Amino acid sequence: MARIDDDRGVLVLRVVYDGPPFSGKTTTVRTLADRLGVAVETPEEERGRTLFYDWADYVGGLYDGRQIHCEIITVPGQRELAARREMLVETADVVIFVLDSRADAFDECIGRLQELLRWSREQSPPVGVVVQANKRDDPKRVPAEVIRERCLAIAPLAITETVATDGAGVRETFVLGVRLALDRVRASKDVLGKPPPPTREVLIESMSQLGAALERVHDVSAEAEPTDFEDPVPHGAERESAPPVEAEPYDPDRVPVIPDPDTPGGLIWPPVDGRILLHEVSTLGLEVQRARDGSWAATGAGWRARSGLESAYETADGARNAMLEWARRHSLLKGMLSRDRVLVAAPEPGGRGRLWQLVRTLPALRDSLSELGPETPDSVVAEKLLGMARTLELAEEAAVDRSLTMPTNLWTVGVDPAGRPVHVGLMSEPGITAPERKLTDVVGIELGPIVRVLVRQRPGLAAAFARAPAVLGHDALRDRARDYHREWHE
Ligand SMILES: Nc1nc2c(ncn2[C@@H]2O[C@H](COP(=O)(O)OP(=O)(O)OP(=O)(O)O)[C@@H](O)[C@H]2O)c(=O)[nH]1
Ligand SMILES: [Mg+2]
Repeated sequence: MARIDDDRGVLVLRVVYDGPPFSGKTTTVRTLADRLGVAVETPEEERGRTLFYDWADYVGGLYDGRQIHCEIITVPGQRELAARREMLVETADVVIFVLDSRADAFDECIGRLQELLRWSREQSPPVGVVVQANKRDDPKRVPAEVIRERCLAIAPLAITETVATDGAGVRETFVLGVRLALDRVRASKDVLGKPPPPTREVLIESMSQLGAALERVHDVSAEAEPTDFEDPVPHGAERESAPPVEAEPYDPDRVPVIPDPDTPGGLIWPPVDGRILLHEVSTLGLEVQRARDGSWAATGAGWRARSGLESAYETADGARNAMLEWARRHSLLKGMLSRDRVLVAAPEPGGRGRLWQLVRTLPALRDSLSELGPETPDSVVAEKLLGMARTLELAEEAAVDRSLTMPTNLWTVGVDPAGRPVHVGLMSEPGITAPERKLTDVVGIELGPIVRVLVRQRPGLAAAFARAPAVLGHDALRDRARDYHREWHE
């Protein structure tokens, strides 16, 4: 838990390196500390295995004019020391999960990651988790694509690749971790209001009590406080106090870049998760192109990014204010929109700003229609169409109720993993007000023509509609099927 140290006027953050036994947590922190020019303290080890923690203090970068003091900690990975591990993880502002990406260690890692996510997602705001896929130099490493798939099936996660023994990727992972921790601090004043986390001395005292066989502990209280030093490293938070960029004439035809995960804090919504998703998008190599309507867009690899014609702002603050308004709209529509969405007020040259939205592509109802083939039984076709009718109807009711500006149709509506209807498309830009919206016969408009064609091709379909379980409801569509049957077959 972050805290302000009033005596020194610094913001203290805790970056916890978690992960299964032997994954490379200690190696990572030792390499990192070496690069940052700070010392690591390790109270006790048993044949190279961490028994309590490794601890390094690093001061660098600024947040709201305060220096940032990072407490960089590893946990002991061994199962038997789980209680000690939890005690440390629960004090984290961000967790860097060091994953052992060798094939024989991978499954256990995923299990541990699931446990961690259960905790981190319960926190408000969620505690960011970066997956540091380590040992990428090992010949038996799992392919990056498999790591990505298995991790993203759990939750939004930023994934980096490292070789802790030679330091590749270690510093970048740390910087991303610090940014996520700062996002969390910024998003919730309460984070700073909570009681401060236990200090090193208190921790080791309590941890010792959790492991009877391990009493001999170094006296860490006698150790000197870490000294502040000139920050030699371009640190994550430094950008926040960077001088404004040189003015440059605005060129509306200059192709903008998709915002990257280094975007300063406060310009990404939602906090923490937004940066994690941006990190994912940054690995996909999407290309920005001008769309027919003049907007900038990039599509591919399961994502859509868009910045509309009206989204270029003269000042970074203008873009930020518009983003906040847009974020409020998104929050109001929570539950109606597909989950993985990011809004960014991206800084542009000349002190300007540009609004972007990024949406993970989910299948729309239209996509699931293509699963129906000539060999699909009539009963399955009927049930599928009735299910779609219900989904459309619920989506339209909610859209009217909550003045959604996006249309309800087979391309914009899908179902979330819990089976609820959600709008999967891009959200209309801020400033667009919803027209007075009346409930329309969206089922008739969207599915009527399709049912008409299918009933013609399938003489048994109308009967299958009539037999379909009543829970699927939608008598209007059944009636239509019956009418079309008369039209074509009687
Ligand atoms: N090849 C390779 N070996 C690594 C890498 N990172 C760590 N190792 C080795 O993996 C072993 C375990 O590393 P540690 O850093 O002690 O692992 P740990 O996660 O701290 O382990 P516990 O403290 O027991 O939880 C050591 O032999 C390291 O040298 C890596 O990127 N590549
Ligand atoms: Mg260790």
